[in-house]
Amino acid sequence: MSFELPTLPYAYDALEPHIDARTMEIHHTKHHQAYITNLNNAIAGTDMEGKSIEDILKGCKDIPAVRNNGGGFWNHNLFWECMSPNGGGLPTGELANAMNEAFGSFENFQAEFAKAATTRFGSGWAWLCVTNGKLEICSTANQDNPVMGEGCQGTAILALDVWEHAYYLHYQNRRPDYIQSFFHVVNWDFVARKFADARR
Ligand code: MN3
Repeated sequence: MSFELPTLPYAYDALEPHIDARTMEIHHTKHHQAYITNLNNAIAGTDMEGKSIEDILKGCKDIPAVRNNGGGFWNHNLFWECMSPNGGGLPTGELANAMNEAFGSFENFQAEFAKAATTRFGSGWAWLCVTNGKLEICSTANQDNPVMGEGCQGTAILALDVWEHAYYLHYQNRRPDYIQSFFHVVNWDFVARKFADARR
């Protein structure tokens, strides 16, 4: 059974005006699909075939084709779920409490997360993770992720793609504007469920 492109939980234009439809369609059907096709090719006929993507990612550091394309597959799966046309606003409940504990306030969280995303040189990702029950922000290069042990040792619950392909059509070089727009579409209900799961 090879890996397949997941269906987006919303339409390509659903995140407008924050993330434009053309970017979403190309990002999903071309970029995400390419990682999946290349991952399936890279693991075909090896002992990785049939394993879960998480198990594959834990042992792929020295296999660039699997590290890059397996990371690309896993990272985008989480990224799409982290956004919603009904997103934005503020987290509530336990997640909000944990954010206040870790960062002092939601505004401080936003500033620290935006800084991690802005200062990631070149292509990569910003993450909000749960490590030993506590929230932590980190970033990774390329398609690396915390499942591989990159960035931090925690469980990622929020992902932001800062590759230029994620924003260049609409925002060109203005990565900070794209990052601020992302906060308008974050699906905090989803992140809160991931947070609860990670602390179980
Ligand atoms: Mn991408």
